[in-house]
Order: sequence, then C-alpha cells, then structure tokens
Amino acid sequence: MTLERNRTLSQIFKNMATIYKYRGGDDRFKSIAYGKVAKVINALQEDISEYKKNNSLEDLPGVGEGIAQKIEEYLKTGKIEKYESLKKSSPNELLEMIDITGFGAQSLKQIHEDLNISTKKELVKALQEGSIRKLKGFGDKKVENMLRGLKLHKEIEDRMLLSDALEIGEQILKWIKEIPNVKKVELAGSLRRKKETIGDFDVLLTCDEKDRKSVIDSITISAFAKKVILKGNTKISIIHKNSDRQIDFRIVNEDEWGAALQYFTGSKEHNIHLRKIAKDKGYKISEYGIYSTDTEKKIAGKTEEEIYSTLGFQFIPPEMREDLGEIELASKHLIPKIIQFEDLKGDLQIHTLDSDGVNTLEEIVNHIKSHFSYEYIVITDHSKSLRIANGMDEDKILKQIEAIQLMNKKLGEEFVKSGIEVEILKNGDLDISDQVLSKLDWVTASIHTNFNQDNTERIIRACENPFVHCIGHPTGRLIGEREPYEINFEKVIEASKRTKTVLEINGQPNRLDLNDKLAMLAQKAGVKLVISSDSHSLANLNYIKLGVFVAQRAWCTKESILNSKSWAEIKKFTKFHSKVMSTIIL
Ligand code: DGT
Ligand code: CA
Ligand code: CA
Ligand code: ZN
Repeated sequence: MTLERNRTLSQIFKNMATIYKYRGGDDRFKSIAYGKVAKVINALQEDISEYKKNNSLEDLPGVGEGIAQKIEEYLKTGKIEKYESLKKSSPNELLEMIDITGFGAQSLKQIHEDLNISTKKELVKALQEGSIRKLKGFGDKKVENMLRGLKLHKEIEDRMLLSDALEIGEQILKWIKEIPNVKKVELAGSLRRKKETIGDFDVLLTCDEKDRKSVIDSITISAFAKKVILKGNTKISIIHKNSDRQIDFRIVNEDEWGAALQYFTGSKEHNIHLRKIAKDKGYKISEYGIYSTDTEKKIAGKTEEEIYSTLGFQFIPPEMREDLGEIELASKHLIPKIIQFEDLKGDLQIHTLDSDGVNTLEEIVNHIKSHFSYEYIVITDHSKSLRIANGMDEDKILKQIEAIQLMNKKLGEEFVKSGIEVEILKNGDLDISDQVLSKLDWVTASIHTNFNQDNTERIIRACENPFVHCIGHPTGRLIGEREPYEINFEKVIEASKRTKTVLEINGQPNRLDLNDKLAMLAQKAGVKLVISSDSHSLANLNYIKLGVFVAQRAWCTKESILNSKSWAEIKKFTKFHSKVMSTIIL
C-alpha cells in the first residue's frame, strides 16, 4: 500500500505552516499547529482515508475541528481552499528560503514588500548588486550573513543529502536489476563511501558482451531516463526522472568488476595515492585491473579484495577511502574494526508526543521491540524553554518518569530509560533544576537558541554540570541551512574528557552532528561518543544508521561509541557524575 496521499497532504500542511510563519504575528501559532500536523500525517502508518474509516480524525495528535475539516475537504476534493488562497497572497518562491540563516520571515517580508521582489533570482541579484543593503536594518554584517546562507543553500541544491540519495539509490538498483541479462549491479562513488552529501550517482554493472547493446538500450529508452547525456559502449550518463539527478553508468566485464568497483568508488584522492604506490611497486592500476609494468600482463581485477591484496594491502572499507592515512594503515594491516549498526545496544535520543514527537511511548516501544534488537532506549523529550517544541516543565517530566516506570513494569525489564534533551540557556545554565535532573537516567544537553555567539563556554558549563551525561548535536549546523555556531572544539574536547561528558553523533539527515571530521578528532583525543537517531517518529528511528555512517567515516571503533556497551557499562563510565552528584545531594 502506498502512503502517497499522506505525503501530499502532509506537504500541503507543511507549506501552510511556512506561509503562516512568514505572515508572523498570531499566525505563528497556526504555523506551529500546522507544522505538527504535517509531521503527524507524514508519520501515519496507514492511508489517511483508511484511518478515517475506523477513527475520528480528531484522535490524531494536534488535529482539532478546524484541521479535521480541512483534511475532509482534501479527501473529498483533492484541494484545500484555504491553502489555495494563502498561496495566492504570498511570495511562495521566497518562502523556500525561510529557514536559511539570515533569511527569516521578517527579512523576507521586508524584501518582498519594500523591493517588490518575489523570485529567488531577483533576490540573489538584489543581494549581489547591493540594493538590499539600502533596506532598514540590513547592514554589511547582515548582508554578508545572507550571502553565506545562500552559498550553503546552493551547495545543497547542487548536491543532495545522503539519506535522500540512499533512498533514490535503492530505486535505481531495483530498476537496473529488472533489466534482462544484467548480472551484477552496485552503487559506487560518494554514495558507497556514505559522504554526507552526494553530487551524482555512479552505478556499476556487468553483463555478457553479447547483451551489452540491449542492456544499454534498455537503460536509455527507459521512462526513468529523463534525458540521455552520453551513450557509449561502456559509459552512459542520464538525468534520472525521479530525482532530476545525473547517473553515470559504467558497464564492465565480469573479470574487471573488482577493479572497476574500486576505481569508481573513489575517492579520487584515495585512488591517486593508491596508483602512485602501485607504480612504485611495479604495477599499473586502472579501472580494468592491475597490470605488471614490465610484462603488461594483467594480474588482478575480478574482486575488490584482490585489488587491495595484490598490492599487499588489507581491505579498506569504502567509508574510509578518503586518503586520510587509511592506505598507510592498510599496508601495515592495521585497519581498525570500525563500528557497525549491529554493534549498537540502544538509541539514546528519542522524542515522543510529550514534546515534539508524533508517537506515544507505547507505539515507540512496540515498534522498537519488533524492528530492532536493542537492550535499552532512552526517551529524551525537550525541556520547557523550547516552547516551539512543546518542551516539558518539571511536573510533566516527573509524570513521564512514572509512565516509563509503568511501561517497564509491563515489559518486565528496565528497557526504557528516562532521559531528557535539556536546553542549555544563553549563559550555559540549564532550564531544569538539578533536583529534577537527578531523577533521570540520562541527560543530554543541547543548544537550540542564540546561535550567533561563541558557544564554547556555554557548552563547557553544560559539561561541568554533574547531571549532564551528553552534549546533543554539538555544533548546531544544519546542512544547507545553517553553519555551525562558533566553538573552540579543542576546548570542548578537553571539557568533555575531563568531565566524562560524551558527545553525540546525531543521525538526523540534515544534522549529522558531530560530522565525520570532528568525530574523528574527538576519538583521537580519547573522547567517548554516542550515536543517536534523534527520532521524532517511528520512521525516524532508522536515522541512527546515518549516524553509524558518520562514525564509520570517522574510523570510530566500538571502544569509542558508548552505546555499543551495556547500560551497566555506560553507567560505570559516567560514574563521575554520580560521584559528584552524591556529594552535592548529601
Ligand atoms: P560526488 O559525485 O561529487 O559526490 O563525488 P564522487 O566521489 O562520487 O565523484 P565522481 O562522481 O566525480 O566520480 C566517481 C568516482 O570515480 C570517484 O569517487 C573516483 C573516480 N574518479 C573520478 N574522477 C577521477 C580521476 O580523475 N582520477 C581517479 N583516479 N579517479 C577518479
Ligand atoms: Ca558521484
Ligand atoms: Ca559521477
Ligand atoms: Zn535537539
């Protein structure tokens, strides 16, 4: 069953939320309400019209009479009048930019109303030519900020998020596998290396020589090929219909498979380095195989393993192939055993309906019990000062702790740990008292406000709070939207080690924070890390796998990833906290 209808409706509500956000004033509350319903409908496991047959729409979280009517209108007519009229009265193209740093609702409104600008193109031109600078409140610094935001945005328009690319990659594989006589097919390039953003798709396939022409024709005449850019005997490039992205296909013979896979997986830097070493050893290496320089005889090419082993190297996982020293390690057979998803024993950041998630505790537990083999999970809803996310006050936290105890009783095990994602305020204080924090099993502290300041001290103060176990999404960056806030990462690392506060690798597709580079630095310094989904719905629970990819690219081993350990071991590691805690309480 397809949930296409839910997706479309959810998108309409999301757009309405954006328009209300743009309008500002009291419409901000409508924006929050519609944003929430958009998430709820997107996360619904059955078609909304099916749901309506057996339930009242108002049973859905966040759906009141008004929104219920709009859903019914949509189901009857395929449209929502209110949305149509809202669209007519707002500069929709500009609204795509509302979440980018420097382009808030206020700024966009001023630009639209005072300069009569309605398209992105006009906006970019006005920014570059300086007419925006003349607007009230648009100083040099602000304009500079906007130009930087625009650059971030362009990067993500040119490239795509890993999570989107993985999904499209699956579609591409399915399509190619259905073509008669294709023998092997695999995704290569940056997608196989799990880079955080992907430029284009690289797909490698094999078939018998005699079938090559028909396979090539099948690809180029397929409805999935929107445009054919290049059609040769071994190379095809097309624009993919579903994603509007380029796919580079390479068709090779089976005895070239390993060499081609190695070559097209890259990275380019890794390959260049490998080729140089091969040359020094008397080999020539290409996408077709390894050849002896002297005799020009082909020595290897069928499997990727033999490409590396022929050169005297240990196999290097694709995620590590960025020429950051992995080739040297492989030559000494010292490639670390990097973390795998299966190593994880639990998820340390999950939101429920108690703040801005869309599922109940029970739904989450049931889903995890049937889809994951975790030993524990931590519920970490937001705290009170994050009002936009319906953060919990002390009372609500205590009630949630009770609900979790009840759930554990029902399960007959301490499976669910009570936690929180507590706000780090502007000065580094937390917005929940130590007394309440001390009742929780796990405290993650995060920054969600005041990005435009140096946040080093703020994070260090949070680390020094004995009730804090973890810093959530430590740099605050959003890929394509927001640069990391300023921090001195060395100092954060120092504080994290000193206070045994772990740093998170957050698996949200546009966060991936820490990123691969910083996670690598952290591990080198001996800091412990955790990988979390930061999920707000059942489907989001899979984001933890994206976090694992970051950790793999950072060469993280089980030793550095705290949630590859049992809960007892985690508690043993963080006992610094309980020690300090007991001296405070006593
Ligand atoms: P992307 O698409 O920008 O996310 O990054 P990649 O790594 O997928 O790069 P792409 O699509 O240009 O090329 C795919 C692979 O082909 C790349 O990872 C390594 C290989 N490759 C491309 N150009 C060169 C080159 O000039 N020399 C070598 N040795 N390999 C190359
Ligand atoms: Ca590529
Ligand atoms: Ca390519
Ligand atoms: Zn957060």
